[in-house]
Amino acid sequence: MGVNSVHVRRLVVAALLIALPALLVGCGAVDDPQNTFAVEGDVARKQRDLLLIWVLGPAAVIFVVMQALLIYVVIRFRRKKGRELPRQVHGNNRLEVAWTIAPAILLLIITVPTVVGIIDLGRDASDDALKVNVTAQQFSWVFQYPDLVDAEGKPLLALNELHIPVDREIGVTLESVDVIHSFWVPKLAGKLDAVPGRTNSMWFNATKVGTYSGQCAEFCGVSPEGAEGHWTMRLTVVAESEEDFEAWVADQLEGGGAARSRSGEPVLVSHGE
Ligand SMILES: [Cu+2]
Repeated sequence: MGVNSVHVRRLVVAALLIALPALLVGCGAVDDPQNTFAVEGDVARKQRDLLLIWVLGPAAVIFVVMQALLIYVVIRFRRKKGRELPRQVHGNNRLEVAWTIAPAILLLIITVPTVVGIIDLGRDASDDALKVNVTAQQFSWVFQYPDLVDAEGKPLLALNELHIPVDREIGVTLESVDVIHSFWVPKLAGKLDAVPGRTNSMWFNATKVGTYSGQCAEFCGVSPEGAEGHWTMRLTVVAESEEDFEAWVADQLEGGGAARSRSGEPVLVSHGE
């Protein structure tokens, strides 16, 4: 069976059907609260750039070039009455070596920014970072600021809403009291797992004042009544100016804070005891 114009037309339609939704998803909705392409923090920016500039970008160029070549060849050498078979290049050593070495070189090039990125994102938080101990549990987040204490020396606690000063590095330690969860604020940073019995650490910052939506990114179950579950394990990061942050801290430490009275004193739930 030869390739005729019906096949060519089907091929083009199939390519469009695949490409169009991808284009629509890629271009739309930059305002989405959890859009990893509309970043407002250095960690998320580095992760996005690594993906977009070093991987997706070259891959898109290669995809377009290869598809163009494929379509050209399919049309140019399609079977026609009286036409001989085109020259066969199967087993051409030079070509085989070339298309083995070229991707290997490409992978080697991508390795450099990837390793640099892994080292940078995996480093310890700097000494002047604001420390926050995050405890994940079914199905909420408890944020403890070990260096911000009240008159009795008790550290500031917050539930599901993490306030941070903008443009300041945040040093996070991450623990879980029950199952594996994952800390993810798409526009700022993530993901890092909270694993029972382990303390993981990460750093991140927000480079713009704003409220950022995040959530648990590791399926962690359903409550017995089914009212709560992985899908309700959301969090909010409020990045504010240094003055606003200090005012919030003072308000919280005095005990009459809006956030505290709204959510109540955060309680760590202990399971299975
Ligand atoms: Cu979870």
